[in-house]
Amino acid sequence: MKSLILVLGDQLSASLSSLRAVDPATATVLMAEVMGEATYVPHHKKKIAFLFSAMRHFAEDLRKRGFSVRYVTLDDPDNSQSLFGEVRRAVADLQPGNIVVTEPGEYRLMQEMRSWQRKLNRPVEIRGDDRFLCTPDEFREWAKGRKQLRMEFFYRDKRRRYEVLMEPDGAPTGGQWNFDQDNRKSPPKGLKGPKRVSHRKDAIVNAVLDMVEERFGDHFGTLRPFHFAVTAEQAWKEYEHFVEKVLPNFGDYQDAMVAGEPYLYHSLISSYLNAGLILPLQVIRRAEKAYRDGKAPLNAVEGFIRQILGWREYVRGLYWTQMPGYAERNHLNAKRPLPRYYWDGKTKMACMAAAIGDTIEHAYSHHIQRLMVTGNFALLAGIEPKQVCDWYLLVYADAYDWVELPNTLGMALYGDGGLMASKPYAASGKYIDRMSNFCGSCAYDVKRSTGDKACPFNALYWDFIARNEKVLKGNPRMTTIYASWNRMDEGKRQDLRQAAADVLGRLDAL
Ligand code: FAD
Ligand code: DLZ
Ligand code: SF4
Repeated sequence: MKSLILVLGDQLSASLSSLRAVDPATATVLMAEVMGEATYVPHHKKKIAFLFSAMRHFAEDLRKRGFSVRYVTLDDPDNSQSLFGEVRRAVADLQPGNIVVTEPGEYRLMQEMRSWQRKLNRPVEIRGDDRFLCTPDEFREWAKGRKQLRMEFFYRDKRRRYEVLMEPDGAPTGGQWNFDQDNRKSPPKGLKGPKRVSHRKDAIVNAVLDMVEERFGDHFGTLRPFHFAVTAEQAWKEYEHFVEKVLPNFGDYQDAMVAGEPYLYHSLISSYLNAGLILPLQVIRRAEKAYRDGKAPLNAVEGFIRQILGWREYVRGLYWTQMPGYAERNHLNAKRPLPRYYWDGKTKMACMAAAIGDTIEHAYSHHIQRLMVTGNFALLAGIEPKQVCDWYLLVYADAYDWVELPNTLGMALYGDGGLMASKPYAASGKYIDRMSNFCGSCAYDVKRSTGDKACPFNALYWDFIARNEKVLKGNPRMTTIYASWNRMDEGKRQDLRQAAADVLGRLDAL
């Protein structure tokens, strides 16, 4: 039987389930660049350029493997500009016996695909995505009957199951599951990240960059210079460089933030992992080998592996078991609109200007900037989760609903009431000052909480605590904070709340 295999833009893996057990001689692979996917949120220019370049390269690789590939470019005059439209057109032209696809990463597309069999009057086989290390059903089973879901226990299960950093007697390597007490140092003065690999741009990339400039010129972010790897080979080369030169310091400076240093000691592999250019287990095994070979310390390797084997799989499990209701949650009833500087980075707050500026330039900012700067500010100011989530989904090259939503709505905004995080990641300017060098060059004074010059995070922090007291007070991890707030002199509390009201009154002008 002739099969039509649809490969999506984030399914660029040679071992993809939909490409297995089909005869390249009779199957046709369909890949399509469509406005529907490029604009369901108006993605960062670099994200579109990265994905279209990687898609075109992947199509070439498939042809070399003997597949017949029907690749529809964005400017093909017959392009219907939707994935379903392109599947329907291919079905009409090729009359395949069935359609095969690996399950999509996003709920909205999965819902849509479920109707394709009826609409196309042909079997549509949706295969599981075994590039991930935990299926949604396995996650559901793990979560069943647990009073509280905690990533740490999920992660330990996965360490045992995949025998990662485990000793033959079943104990975790180094005698502990987690070495975070050795990690997360404040940045020393002058801290700089190592130089990164850059890739030669070929004709495919240059053609895509020109097209993106022309067709998506009004989208968020700068397009050039463009440094992304766009093939599996380039992505792996970049990762090898990370393992050798960067990983040894990953743990130490995981939470550090330095002006002008967007990458520091992070891996920059999320876009490659999420598009399928490199695979999580391959990445994890390579990092473990670096430890076993004595090339990187355990605190760095364990911390790094936890992000991928733990957090990445945990957020996906949560997404698929909580959707569709999850996207609508707003536990703290936050309603304010997103301030305008999220779009242009023009704010006097040095930390926000840096995090948003990096995002505009690189379609990237690292975890602590996302969580403790832009995310924390949105949490403290009570910005509506939907607006914040849409922003995160469109500005980062690694953003897909399955990973962005739990991180933003759950981890950063506490919108799920504690499924992702056991307490809100709310912090005043003091945290940012400890973990960065931003405050020294800021127009605001991190030591002040009231007055025109006061760091906006400070009063907003206490106002957040006060206005959410009813919802958060019962949380045992908030007891100390509420004890401090309630011990505070009434006059001071009133001053802080008035200062917060002033800040919120001029939110767009900070
Ligand atoms: P590193 O710090 O080097 O970490 C290594 C890898 O671990 C990452 O590449 C990533 O695959 C994985 N990882 C680390 N933390 C997480 C996490 N919390 N959830 C899932 N995977 C994780 N990550 C995305 O891939 N896509 C998103 O859309 C996304 N949105 C986020 C939104 C918010 C508000 C926050 C707080 C975090 C978000 N993250 C997202 C998680 C994390 O910030 C990024 O994975 C990370 O910054 C990517 O940079 P890196 O590859 O240099 O990561
Ligand atoms: C993100 C994205 C973009 C910008 N464009 C396309 C596209 O033109 N064609 C395609 O197949 N996929 C694209 N993607 C990735 C999809 O949005 C992604 O596959 C779904 O969101 C499921 O995760
Ligand atoms: Fe950010 Fe406040 Fe520090 Fe300025 S003073 S950089 S606003 S934390």
